[in-house]
Amino acid sequence: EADADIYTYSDKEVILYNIAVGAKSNDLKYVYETDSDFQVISSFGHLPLFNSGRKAYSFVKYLKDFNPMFLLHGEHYLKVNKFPIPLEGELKSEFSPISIIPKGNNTVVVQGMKSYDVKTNELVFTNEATYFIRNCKGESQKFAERSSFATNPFNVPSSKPEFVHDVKVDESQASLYRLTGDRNPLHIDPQFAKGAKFDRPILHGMCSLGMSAKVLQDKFGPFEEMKIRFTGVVFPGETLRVSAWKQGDVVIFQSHVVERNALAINNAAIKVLSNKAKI
Ligand code: HDC
Repeated sequence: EADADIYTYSDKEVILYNIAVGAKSNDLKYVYETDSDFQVISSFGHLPLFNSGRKAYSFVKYLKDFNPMFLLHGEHYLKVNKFPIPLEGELKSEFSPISIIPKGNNTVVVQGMKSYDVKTNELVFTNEATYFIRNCKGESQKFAERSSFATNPFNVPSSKPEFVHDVKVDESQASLYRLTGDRNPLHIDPQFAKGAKFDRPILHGMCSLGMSAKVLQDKFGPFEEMKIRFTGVVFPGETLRVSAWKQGDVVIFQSHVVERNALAINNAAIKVLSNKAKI
């Protein structure tokens, strides 16, 4: 059964999000609400997930031995159903499970969320979040079908990327990013991070993604669909290198940590907004 809860936001949440994923003071379209091109980075559309209270955790009832300390964000799919993305509003989100997939000692959970405009009942965002939960058991179950974009592996072509851009993750990036909604202690509390088997707090997956998304939106414009896999952790202070291959409306990309030459985001793509008139 679907659960529901409400996320209310205004230009303040929009600007905070844009800054938390790398917008600077001179990026007026991201930081100044009176700019004629004021907009939000499209990945904002996942935020109701972290601002809808306990209902976001409704998947836990399908699991045994669930410990939030061992949860990692594994993949994410987002579809923006309404353009332009409203820059203020009240969204009612409904959560429903998509699948439970045991993987040895771990379990992968895919959870769906649909967010509707409270005033008009229009569907605004569709999200499918995949969690990789270590040391946790769940019985294999499939509740719903998924779109081909959400499950496409989007392997990178063998050709050179047509676009490469580096972005520095600030040492304080996670402490800023958490104010957008995800207060998971994994990203700020050294003791909690140690318990989760990391040397120090790791960056929110959706922050690495948001920073990559900003780089892509700057280059290719707003996007209406996105699918990614988090293949490795990122630590605040590291540098992300975003590499992109455009194929029609779809931009396949990956992001890796320059200092450790390690992939952070792979099997990833955005679908750029094809009908620019919608902006
Ligand atoms: O890929 C490894 C990893 O470390 N990835 C990075 C994870 C990460 O950093 N995520 C972001 C930070 S965590 C976060 O942001 C949490 C957030 O605060 C809260 C989220 C939500 C809260 C609740 C709601 C509000 C790892 C560890 C994930 C997997 O590595 P391995 O164990 O080496 O896996 P591997 O042997 O390669 O594969 C085993 C099987 O698992 C599948 N798989 C691998 N990576 C996956 C994945 N499935 C989903 N997502 C991933 N990222 C593989 O396909 C394989 O399956 P099969 O055997 O069937 O082929």
